[in-house]
Amino acid sequence: MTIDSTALATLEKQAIELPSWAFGNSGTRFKVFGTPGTPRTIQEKLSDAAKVHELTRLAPKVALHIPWDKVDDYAALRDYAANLDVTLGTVNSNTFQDDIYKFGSLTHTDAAIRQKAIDHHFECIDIMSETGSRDLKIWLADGTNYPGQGDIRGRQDRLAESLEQIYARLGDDQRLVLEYKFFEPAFYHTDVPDWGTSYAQVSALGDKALVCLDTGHHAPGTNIEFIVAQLLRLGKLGSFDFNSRFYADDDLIVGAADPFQLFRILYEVVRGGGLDDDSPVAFMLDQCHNVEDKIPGQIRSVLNVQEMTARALLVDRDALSAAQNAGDVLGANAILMDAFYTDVRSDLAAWRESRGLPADPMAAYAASGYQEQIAADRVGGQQAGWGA
Ligand code: AOS
Ligand code: ZN
Ligand code: ZN
Repeated sequence: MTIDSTALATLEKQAIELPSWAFGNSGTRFKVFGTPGTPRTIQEKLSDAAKVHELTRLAPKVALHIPWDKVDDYAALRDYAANLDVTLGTVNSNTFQDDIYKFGSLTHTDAAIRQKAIDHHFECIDIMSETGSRDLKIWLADGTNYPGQGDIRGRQDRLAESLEQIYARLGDDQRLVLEYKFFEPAFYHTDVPDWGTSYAQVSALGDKALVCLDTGHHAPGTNIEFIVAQLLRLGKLGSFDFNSRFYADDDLIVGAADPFQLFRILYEVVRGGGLDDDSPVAFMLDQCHNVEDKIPGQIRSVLNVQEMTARALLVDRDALSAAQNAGDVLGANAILMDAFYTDVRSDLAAWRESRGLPADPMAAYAASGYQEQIAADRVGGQQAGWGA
């Protein structure tokens, strides 16, 4: 099987947004290891992200996190990014690191604290207008640790009211995506635990509110591609946070833990029109690199997404439907597996070269001297998050 020209045209348009925080140092609660060359500023994070894009042409946008990436002049930051040949993407809000949010933010029982959280989102929307960003991504750490600790129904009602105010503030071309997560940092219940809750909340808001699916935010064994298919069918899949996990919200390199799952997800994306020109789906990475170098970590991830997209595009959909309609269980399964087992790496390498890109972006990065340069130039790089 080879990748045909229609598939290549789709692949050529593929864009995967990088999270600014992936370039900072991160770790577990046991230790955050420093990595030489870690960015000290958002400008340095943009420069690292631009390197990923330069070598792959897959990552034209960088997502910001407020307040981690706060600056005085967002128009200047937008220009700075443009000079590096990238643009500023999704703005991620943060209502999880201030003491006042200990018992919740948009769901809090205290109206003054809810208002503070709403105001933070207003600030994010104002920033989006300056950066030219379309999407506001809301991930809430809100939840409880013990049965009875909170009124889970009341919290849901307050969340709806808070989201309504935030939604009303969006400009015509702006959107809100609500990310769900079934546990952590709260361990008994979270206020947006699953796609159904996110779907219910965003549906009550309107067309500019959609669901964000983080691939690491489901219970083990969850059929994520089914959720992808359902949300695409409902027109409510707004964005992906791609990463991979072995156990919990591991935030590992995309496709590292389970390439087959990534293939299955991307097949449903293809099947559901998620790569079409008018698709509402934004593709983003949400990763933390604890022990590996960050820039090649991001390169590996976007290449893995590209590779599994190419394999998903290889599925003979007509033959698959025929087999499905004929009740040919093993035939249908074989058609899907044939595409999954096709090694597209050399085809993709040749295609990259034909477009003036390195055949092997990982090797090109290693040979570029960029890592050595930033290690020498940057001293005292930041932890992902709190350093900005
Ligand atoms: C948290 O678990 C979510 O995945 C968020 O999307 C994201 O990682 C966070 O906003 C970055 O701190
Ligand atoms: Zn996420
Ligand atoms: Zn997460």
